[in-house]
Amino acid sequence: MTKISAYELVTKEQIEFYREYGFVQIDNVLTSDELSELRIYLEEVMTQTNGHGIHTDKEGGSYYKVLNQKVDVWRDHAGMAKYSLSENFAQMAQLLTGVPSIRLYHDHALYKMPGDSKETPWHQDFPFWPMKESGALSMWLALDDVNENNGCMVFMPRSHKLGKVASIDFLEPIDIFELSKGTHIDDEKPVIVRMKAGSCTFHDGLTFHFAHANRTSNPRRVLAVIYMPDGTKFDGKSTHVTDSYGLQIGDSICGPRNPVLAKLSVKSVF
Ligand SMILES: O=C(O)CCC(=O)C(=O)O
Repeated sequence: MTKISAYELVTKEQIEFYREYGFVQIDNVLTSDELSELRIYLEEVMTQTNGHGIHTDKEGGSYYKVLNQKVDVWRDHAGMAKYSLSENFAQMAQLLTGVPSIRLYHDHALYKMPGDSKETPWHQDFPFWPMKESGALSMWLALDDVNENNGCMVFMPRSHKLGKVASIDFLEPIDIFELSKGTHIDDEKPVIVRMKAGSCTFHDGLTFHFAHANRTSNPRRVLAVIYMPDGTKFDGKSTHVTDSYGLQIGDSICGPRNPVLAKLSVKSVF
């Protein structure tokens, strides 16, 4: 399979879909060779015990049952950096959002483990991020075929239009739909996104989403990369990325861990 550029992967319809519904599916963003390579790199970085990456919880822990998560894998593995810092992927984020320039916020490996697996509760990402303005988004790149049996994503269309609703604790979640009752969300239906390995979704940081528990006997492997518009301002929240910079509220989040990965080009103006 030959590599396809962001301009060929993302259609005008997908851009319109993303902006209207707050998420979009983009198929076959990896070639089969890239998929095989990335699976090896991801496994290597997940089993590495020293380095900068932050393993959120250990086996047996309550969070681990929701997600076996390692944050900042690009910092520990040049092979992971090849994908997490990919201009092509960032270009897709730039096309979808339409902003002139896109920076990395951070990446994370997201395994949903077999066994005593829990669903990822309905939530928005934006409340976890130290950003004053919305606009940041995640690419969720599946390294396995995903469906309801192993933890595919489910999105609530147009929920990004509600703005910031709540920060949901994954271990003691409250019902985000209780909080959004009486809004246009009452008329929307969740969309289950089943995908083949090597395909991805992008979702806005404000979009409500959920993932099923993994009822199979294999891990569900995902690389997620969070992008933010260049110029996104710091809101003062303490996070592993911003704590390393000594940022003041209102400063642009643009330290050495947040490089510009893609910029507007003539080709990206539809
Ligand atoms: O992979 C999952 O189960 C959930 C991922 C998620 O919530 C996200 O990438 O924002």
